[in-house]
Amino acid sequence: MKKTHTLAGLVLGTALLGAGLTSAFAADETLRSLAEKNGIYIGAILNSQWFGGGLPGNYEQIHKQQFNIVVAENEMKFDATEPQEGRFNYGNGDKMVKYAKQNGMRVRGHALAWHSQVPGWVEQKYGKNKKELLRVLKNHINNVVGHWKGQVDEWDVVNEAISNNEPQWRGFSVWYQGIGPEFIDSAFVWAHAADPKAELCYNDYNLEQGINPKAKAGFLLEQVKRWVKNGIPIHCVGSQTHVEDTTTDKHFIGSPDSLRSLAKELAKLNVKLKITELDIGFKSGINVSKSDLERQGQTFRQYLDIILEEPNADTYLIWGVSDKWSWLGGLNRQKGLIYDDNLKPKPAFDSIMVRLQTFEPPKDTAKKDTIVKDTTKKDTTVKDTTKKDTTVKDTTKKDTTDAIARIASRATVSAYVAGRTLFVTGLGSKTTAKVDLFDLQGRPVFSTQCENATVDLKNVPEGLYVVRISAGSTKTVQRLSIK
Ligand code: 9MR
Repeated sequence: MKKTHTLAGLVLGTALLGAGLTSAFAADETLRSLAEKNGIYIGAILNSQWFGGGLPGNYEQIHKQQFNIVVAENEMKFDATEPQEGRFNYGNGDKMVKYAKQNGMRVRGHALAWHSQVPGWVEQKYGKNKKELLRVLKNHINNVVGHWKGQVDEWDVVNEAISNNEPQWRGFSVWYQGIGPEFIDSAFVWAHAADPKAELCYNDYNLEQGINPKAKAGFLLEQVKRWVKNGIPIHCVGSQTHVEDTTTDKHFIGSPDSLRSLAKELAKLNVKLKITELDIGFKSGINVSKSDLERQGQTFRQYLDIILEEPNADTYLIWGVSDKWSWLGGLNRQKGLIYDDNLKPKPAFDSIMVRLQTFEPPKDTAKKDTIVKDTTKKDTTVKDTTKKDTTVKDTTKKDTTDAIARIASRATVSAYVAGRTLFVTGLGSKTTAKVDLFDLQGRPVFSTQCENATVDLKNVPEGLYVVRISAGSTKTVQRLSIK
């Protein structure tokens, strides 16, 4: 990844942060443009009110200007997409996918197998009937993931399946009660079969509370190890990260450091960490001062650091745009987002902006080939494991070897653009290399065999891209701006 900011930028950014001068940022710099420079996705949900057209115009304006990944607050959940058995409703989801396409955004799908927002007919018709529930869940996943195949880039396949205390599987869930924990493995397998190129995540809250076996993330980690070992197609863990401002909650035990530990453990398994539903609320009813808001900004920044710094972390998604439309009231919290009730950026916005401007990636990190989905790598032949997990091919060894090979070889080859020519350096005695160009959504744009270490880019439209160069076993991935 390229250096993008100078010391002068750092000094300026810090001064702006101190002064709270959001408007002083360069007009063409947005969270989104800076996130793209840093090879990460930054996003916010589209609130349910957006789907009904009930939000002011500047909401959408801000949303598409500032964010490059989107997820629906409620509109892709089970009760929204299959309100009656076999009657699928894709209208709202289609609306969001279209919006994302028009605005060059990545799409998250949320959520397939969850205990909440399951329509009444599931329990009424099939409660505790294992065979039927397996059929219902499989049919739902096939249809929903199949409908958005190639359009929804990643799915929360299983959401909140772990209980809060004494981590174990959550008991009160129609799926768990009727099927048992194997609904989880099966859901991943079915989702993968329906769209082999989609990234598949397990998503949950309280994952920032440590990775010891008594913490939720510790329990999850053991499950991820088992899934990976058994070839269950899981590619990411989504940490919802609904947290409370530290000084207002004496019981708060989560921290960015704990979440970072989870990211590091997941890296060993070649699984990504994403922050998927971030908000940092204050207790309802308390007076929130300017310095409280500044401290909140620092916490937003600390969580962002994980995404910027950990090679297997690529997404920073906030559960809402403005405090005015936030679910947090229901949790007895307030003011947890980065825009205030009037859609004005808060100090947290400034903190994120400045951090994105000033981040200097360590030169030797493997970051951010994560932004390109390497779809060639995923095993598309995973079998339906409902019956026997053990028959599934173990793909972890190959993936781990690939990952090590990628990391080991990364430092040697690189590329730069001058005018409309791409120059590949560090090929050594090799004279040819394969060059693949992707857009920021990971879609292939252009592919060629380069001779004499140069590639003519005159037919590639202006924009930001990711280039992958493969020369024998040597591979490198980096971002490029073509002007
Ligand atoms: O923000 C969502 C809110 O509008 C719904 O009423 C609620 C119902 O369960 O779900 C909220 O979103 C949740 C998300 O789907 C899963 N993680 C927790 C989120 C906040 O409750």
